[in-house]
Amino acid sequence: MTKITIIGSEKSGKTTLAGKLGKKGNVTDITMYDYAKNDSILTTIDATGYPVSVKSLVTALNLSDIAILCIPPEGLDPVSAECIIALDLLGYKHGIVALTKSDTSYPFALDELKEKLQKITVGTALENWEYLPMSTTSFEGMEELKEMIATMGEKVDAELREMDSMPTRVLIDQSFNVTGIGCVVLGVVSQGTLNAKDKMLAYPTKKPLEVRSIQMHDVDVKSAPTGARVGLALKSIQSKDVDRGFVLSEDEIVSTGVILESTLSQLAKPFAVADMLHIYVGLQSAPMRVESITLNGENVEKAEPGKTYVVELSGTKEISYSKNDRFVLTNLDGKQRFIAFGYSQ
Ligand SMILES: Nc1nc2c(ncn2[C@@H]2O[C@H](COP(=O)(O)OP(=O)(O)O)[C@@H](O)[C@H]2O)c(=O)[nH]1
Ligand SMILES: [Mg+2]
Repeated sequence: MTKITIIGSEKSGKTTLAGKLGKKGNVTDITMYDYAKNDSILTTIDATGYPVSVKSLVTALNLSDIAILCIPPEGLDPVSAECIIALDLLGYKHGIVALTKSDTSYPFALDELKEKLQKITVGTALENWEYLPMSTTSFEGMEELKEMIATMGEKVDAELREMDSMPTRVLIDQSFNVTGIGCVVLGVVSQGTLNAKDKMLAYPTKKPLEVRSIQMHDVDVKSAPTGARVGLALKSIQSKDVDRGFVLSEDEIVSTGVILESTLSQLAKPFAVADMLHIYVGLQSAPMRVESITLNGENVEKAEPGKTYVVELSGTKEISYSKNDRFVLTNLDGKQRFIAFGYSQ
């Protein structure tokens, strides 16, 4: 099971490409496309709510393992530049830069574009990504792209297998009521192995529940490994008590604020004490105020690009997370909205 997200410049051919990789399914602020053949299942996500909504981009990326960054012959625009910063702050390891609409360019121009992008991404999470000129019109690169996704998918699977024995956590992206069944949720097993009859809590509210049944790609299964996209029928809980961003788990930290060791992107604007930021963790987000910033134990007023600080944030909305979860900080008033990543202290 491979889960990819297609992001990048506006009008770069993202939606067209998603449509070539699977059958259009569920639509919210992200659009899912599914493809299944024999044992291989590919879920492709188009972050259709982005660039208006940062949340759509973060949700899509955190539901996937592989990103395809689409850059058309015109090159970077502010949206794709922001995507690069987002991928870097999320520490997104696996991805492909698709040089889209190659039918409207020339090989030497595409080589130049590739070199330029490689220079810009030195030192970022995208440093070792592969590049592929492709077109959904002439079909150049389409087969190679599918092969690259399959090869990368195998690598990702091997990594995910190492997480099967960790404590089970499921990130929920949808919840609804099905007549005769009750509460049904969709999500991804982010670590561990989920089994039917498992008793867990829905975080951040800590409502207890039992997993009645599990489906993977519409097929009933007894258990689901790390990385599996699942549909779950839940017992002892109502659909109104579970929402996007909830985490099914046995043990999470719940709080309305957090202290992060936080590193700002080289390309971010500074932020200061008393600024309101939006923080993202898993599929959750919350507005939080910067209460304090410290550098080497000294209080400072401002956090500067490229540096690491201890940042104390507080808000009113409860969020749940685990020790090793990666937080991303954004400033929704900014032109380039992604600022920093961090881990709780
Ligand atoms: N020439 C050419 N046009 C394309 C290609 N892919 C998409 N388009 C066109 O580019 C426009 C934007 O495509 P779309 O998939 O909506 O881009 P998105 O905004 O990135 O989702 C549409 O008119 C498409 O028909 C391609 O490979 N070659
Ligand atoms: Mg589109």
